Amino acid sequence: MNQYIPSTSKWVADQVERYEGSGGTEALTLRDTGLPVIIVTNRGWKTGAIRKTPLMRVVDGKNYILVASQGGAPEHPAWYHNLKADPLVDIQDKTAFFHMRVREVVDEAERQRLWEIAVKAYPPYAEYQKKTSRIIPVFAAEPVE
Ligand code: F42
Repeated sequence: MNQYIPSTSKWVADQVERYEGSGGTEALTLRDTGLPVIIVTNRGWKTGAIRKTPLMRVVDGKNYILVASQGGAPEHPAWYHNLKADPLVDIQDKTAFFHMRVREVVDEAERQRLWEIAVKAYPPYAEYQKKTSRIIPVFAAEPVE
């Protein structure tokens, strides 16, 4: 299925529409925080549909770091399962587009290093981790050569 199914969360779907619709020149931050956001496009593992998820922009060299925090909710977001099933994603960062492959970072030292970068970029991640008993998953998105 190649159909795009927008998020059921209206503010999220609206952000995707404005971000993409403006060619990456509007709706670039999380609400009024001033902190930058990227759009990750991937496939739904059950439906096969195209899904689009705004996430905080966290970078590590050429890689993007994706944090499945979902505000510290008790469950992983749906996109976590989608990325585990199909790791190929497209990332829009303002006007730039990247085709990338994601991997969940399970090595503890590597995860810790990336977690610190993520918290520096978006400090509330630290609060979200305190709110939930699950370990918040961290993905590294790496360029597909
Ligand atoms: N979420 C984060 O986890 N981390 C962030 O850094 C982050 C930043 C951010 C910035 C701006 C913004 O607008 C939103 C931001 N969010 C961030 C929220 C993020 O965009 C997601 O909305 C949130 O993480 C929840 O992800 P979700 O995939 O659970 O989305 C929900 C709302 C949703 O749309 N669910 C769908 C639904 O219909 O309920 C499921 C869609 C789906 O992927 N279905 C799969 C399929 O096959 O199509 C099956 C999934 C399954 O396992 O059943």
